[in-house]
Amino acid sequence: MISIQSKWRYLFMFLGIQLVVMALLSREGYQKRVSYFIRIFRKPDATSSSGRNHTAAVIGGGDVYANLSHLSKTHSQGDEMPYCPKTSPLIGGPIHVSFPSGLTTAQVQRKNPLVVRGGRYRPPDCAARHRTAIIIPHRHREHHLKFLLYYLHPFLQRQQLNYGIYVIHQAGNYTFNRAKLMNVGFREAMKEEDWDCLFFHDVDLIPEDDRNTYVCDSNPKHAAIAMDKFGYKLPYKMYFGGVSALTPLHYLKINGFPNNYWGWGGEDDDIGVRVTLGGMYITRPSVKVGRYKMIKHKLDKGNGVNPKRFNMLAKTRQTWRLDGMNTAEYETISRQYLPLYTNITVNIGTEAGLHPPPPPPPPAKAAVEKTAHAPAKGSAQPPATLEESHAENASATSDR
Ligand code: BGN
Repeated sequence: MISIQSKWRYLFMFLGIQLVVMALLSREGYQKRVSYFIRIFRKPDATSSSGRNHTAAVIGGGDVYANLSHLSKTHSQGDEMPYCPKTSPLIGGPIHVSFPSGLTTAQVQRKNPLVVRGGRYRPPDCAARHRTAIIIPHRHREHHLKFLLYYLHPFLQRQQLNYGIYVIHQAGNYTFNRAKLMNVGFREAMKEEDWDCLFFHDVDLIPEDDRNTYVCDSNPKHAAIAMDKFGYKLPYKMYFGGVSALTPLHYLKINGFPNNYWGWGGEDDDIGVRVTLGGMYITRPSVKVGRYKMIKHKLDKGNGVNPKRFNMLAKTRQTWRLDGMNTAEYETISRQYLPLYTNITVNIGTEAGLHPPPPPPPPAKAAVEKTAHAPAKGSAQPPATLEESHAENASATSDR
């Protein structure tokens, strides 16, 4: 039997524990402290399943929607709004990234009630210190876009940014041109707002740590330093692909991006060279923080490997002032302010200009038969077709 004395001892112990817990809970920022202590006993990359409530998600780490549910829809008014803190208290570190098959755009919308028309957001409770536009070149990747939006919106909200997401959609079926679409994105985004930083973002790369802040540095920043497909390491020192961030001034200093890289490869290296030619250098977040998961996919139709890239890259020093933002020609076909992003569809033409002459009609049947069996050696052949370049680079995987 338990004696009266030990009963009192248990009662005091119980009250003492309650007091400590209450002291912790009653103070501002208690969740951070509680999660800090709990994380000491957990593996650093422990993940949580999505859909947990606020506290549980912070404790588990990794749910990109944690920390956001308490933000209210009503914006504080006018002058009273204080600046957001220099480091957002909503940042939680590593994010668990997975790609659930049933995700719908409507669900992404519901998860982001504070995002307004055109994919714009500003923190409801403080004045953002940074205005960041995200530029995403796009074609035939709706599925990837949905996942990117699912992760990117809360990621940026946790960083307390004033942000907007622009998807630049290449019209037609001609070979994809990532860098030219970026030039379009830059011009179109800057028409709308005085953004102080532009993030040029591949549609299939999901950031895995929200300490990788989407804010510009004093020099052009390469954010995607550690991608899963490269074993979370930089593939080579001058790599500038995936996700990069430039201020409008950086962008103009390098005359924007090249317009004439059609197909996969080399344009990101060209941009890297431009950074040096513009008298700047590349900055990067740490390998621990600049982590990205790539959504796996096959080489795109319409984005075959560009066989001219080696020659073009060798000439960047001569071409960068003549080809770039100052020569980017395109036609805007439509501009839609969708709930999660601004969708800008553009005609960027082909190597032959914005309105290339239609291809000549197919040769008569007899002529086809003659040449199909015995192609004349040295005769003028059309440039390598998409299919040929696909075959040539069958083992390559695309990262955009
Ligand atoms: C490089 C590509 C980049 C690509 C990375 C990573 C070229 C130019 C030839 C020198 N560069 O080899 O465009 O982002 O691989 O996949 O192909």
